[in-house]
Amino acid sequence: MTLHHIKNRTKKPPPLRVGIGGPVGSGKTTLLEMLCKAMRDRYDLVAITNDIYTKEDQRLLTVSGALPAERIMGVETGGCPHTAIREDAYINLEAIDRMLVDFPDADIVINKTDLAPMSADLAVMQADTTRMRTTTKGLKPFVLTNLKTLSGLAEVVAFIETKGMLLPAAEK
Ligand SMILES: Nc1nc2c(ncn2[C@@H]2O[C@H](COP(=O)(O)OP(=O)(O)OP(=O)(O)O)[C@@H](O)[C@H]2O)c(=O)[nH]1
Ligand SMILES: [Mg+2]
Repeated sequence: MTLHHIKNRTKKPPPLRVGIGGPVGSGKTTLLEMLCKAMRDRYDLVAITNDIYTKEDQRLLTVSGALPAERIMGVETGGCPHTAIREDAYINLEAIDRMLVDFPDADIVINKTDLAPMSADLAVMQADTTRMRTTTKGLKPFVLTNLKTLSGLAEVVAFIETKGMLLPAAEK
């Protein structure tokens, strides 16, 4: 991440970078939607979604009302999404950077992609929806969620808040 946006930031540590990764149909988009809905009132959230050819997630998340359209950026990764989130993450780092120009006080940047794990540059903690495994710095708790009933979601939110050392806006 480059640093030009930091000058606009007010008395805050850099935003927490959370990743969501997992195979096709494993519930990534739904988890992103539910996390946004559960956390958006307390945190300044922005999301970057990686899609191979389209900006479908950006459309879905806007329609479901997860976040305002301007807080979601769809990155079209072309034929090689692996590269975009691992060895050569610049396309995503640039997207984060552009988002932070518009939202300099963002608390959390959520990056969503079809593959897990992603580069540590993009996410310091990552949820692998294959088995709802949330990892951070070697810690690998498994959380079973059902996003239809929202069971388990509060645990994931609590994990992000605790391990990510976040404090709700009201407590700052
Ligand atoms: N019952 C149940 N259905 C779920 C859950 N999470 C996701 N789904 C459903 O499973 C389907 C796939 O979920 P998505 O969130 O679209 O999965 P995805 O990983 O984003 O899929 P792709 O973007 O196609 O790779 C959708 O119909 C969801 O409504 C869950 O916890 N319980
Ligand atoms: Mg999806």
